[in-house]
Amino acid sequence: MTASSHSTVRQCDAVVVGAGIAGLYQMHRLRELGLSVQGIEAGTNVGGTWYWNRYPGARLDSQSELYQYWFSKELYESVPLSERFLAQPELEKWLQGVADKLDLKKSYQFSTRVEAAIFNDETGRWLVKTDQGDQIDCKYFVSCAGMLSAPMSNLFKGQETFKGKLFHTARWPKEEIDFSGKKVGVIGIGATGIQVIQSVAPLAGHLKVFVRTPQYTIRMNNPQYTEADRQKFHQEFETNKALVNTTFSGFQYDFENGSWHDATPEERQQVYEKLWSEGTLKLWLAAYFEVFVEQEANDDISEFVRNKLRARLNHDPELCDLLVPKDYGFATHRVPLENGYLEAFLRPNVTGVAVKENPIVEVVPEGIKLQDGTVHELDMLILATGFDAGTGALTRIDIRGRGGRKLADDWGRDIRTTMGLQVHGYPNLFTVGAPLAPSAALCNMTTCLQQQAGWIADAIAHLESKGLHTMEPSAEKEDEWVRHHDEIANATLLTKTDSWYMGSNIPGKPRRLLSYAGGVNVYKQACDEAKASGYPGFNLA
Ligand code: NA7
Repeated sequence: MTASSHSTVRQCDAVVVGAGIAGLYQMHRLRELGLSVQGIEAGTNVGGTWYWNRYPGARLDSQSELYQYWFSKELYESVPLSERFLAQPELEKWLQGVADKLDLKKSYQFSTRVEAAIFNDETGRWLVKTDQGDQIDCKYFVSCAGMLSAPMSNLFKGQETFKGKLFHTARWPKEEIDFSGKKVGVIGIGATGIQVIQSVAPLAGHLKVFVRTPQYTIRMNNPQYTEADRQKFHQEFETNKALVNTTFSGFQYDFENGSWHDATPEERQQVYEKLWSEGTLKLWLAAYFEVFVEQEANDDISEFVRNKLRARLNHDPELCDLLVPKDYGFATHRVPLENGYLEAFLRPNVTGVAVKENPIVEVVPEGIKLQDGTVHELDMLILATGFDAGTGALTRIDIRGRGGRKLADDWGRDIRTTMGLQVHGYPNLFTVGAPLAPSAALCNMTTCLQQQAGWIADAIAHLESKGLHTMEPSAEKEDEWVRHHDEIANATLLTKTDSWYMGSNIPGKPRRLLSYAGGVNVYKQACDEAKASGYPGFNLA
């Protein structure tokens, strides 16, 4: 794309935003339909999450052999499955390889951000505008911009005054950072902060971790895979491809220990111990279903995990007080895997600073200032402070639907979608990784993203084959899905805990469980049924 072409309006069938896992697959599927598709990506290259999140220790919590594309066995077999939980550099390389094999990069314009997308009521088409001055007129506007891609990077007063280096984990520089001898601060102990802390602790002169809400974690077991393991995964390709769509969490396993109530206390402990020792997300996503919905079952497993955490902290009372959760239950928000996160706090060069009662008030040139006036001096500050999840990627774009309605205003009042795939009032806007579909929270992301991008490709194929122009869920259809979503969400304990799952990390964000909690399998059935019965409740025109 050259600057001279910017003043004119280009035409294409579809604009796909994002070149991550979802965007690449969406691009592939839409191109297969013979459509002209323009991809727009803010990064300089493909990779999405695995392009942006290149902080030290960035790694999967999903098993590598299941965090995959399933549309090509050949592609699957070309992935170097070197260990159970692949790290960011390999994942970025993998997506580069996928894009090269499918020749997808030529369809993308990189280093470009979509700033606005405006629906024209008369033509029934979208005008997409970018920060590079592009104007693209298209029939379908498809967002694969990511569920966790809008970073909370400008959180603290005075950040710009900091004399040292300041990074948000999701905007990590490509060059190597030297931590040796440095006083490093980390804010945030979510899945991201935990990976940073365990990786930077051995490298930094001194590491200060500012802890607000302690985390339940599971110790990761990350064996190197052998050639025999890879052969086995290749043989299991068809089985796993089918299985991941039939389970609650999009992995190949499901709740397989019967009812929590039918088990004796000893049997439950055996189940927890067995799953704990596996060192995967199974303890969270496949122990007992009751853990998600019944306080008694949740209390039981929570105490099991707390005991594991206390033992790892050598029962040090101060560290246990700082790092072992007390006032919310295990499994009610994202449970990260880790490998040495807790042990990092036993090192002489690591200090945990409690900031719940004595919060951070601002960043000052020397470091971080707390409410009581204490200043913690730092050379580097790492913000592992998370994202405006689900909605942020879309509300940061000026999206205008029918009659000029603005998505940021609509979602500022109430976060609603139809199956996470479309929004009433925004014809031909299709979304992957948007609120009210299963997503990062409770799902193996590749499973969910492929389901959603696949459904969108099928819906667009349907419109094209019937010579139709627009598709939009009716208000009633959307009400029905939101009601169904809320009914399930409110029956779980997830809605009782504050975290990005509920949008509560963003002041003023309407409270709703962002991820669909009815199960990946149930969601898939609903999507399949909608397609098989000709999209009832969607207005096709
Ligand atoms: P998360 O899970 O949202 O974690 C953000 C962390 O930042 C969390 O520990 C927050 O504490 C902390 N935070 C945010 N603001 C502050 C202030 N003002 N003071 C102290 N601490 C603060 O983000 P992640 O990037 O770790 O993970 C997001 C998802 O990305 C993850 O679940 C994966 O699926 C990938 P809080 O808990 O709010 O007290």
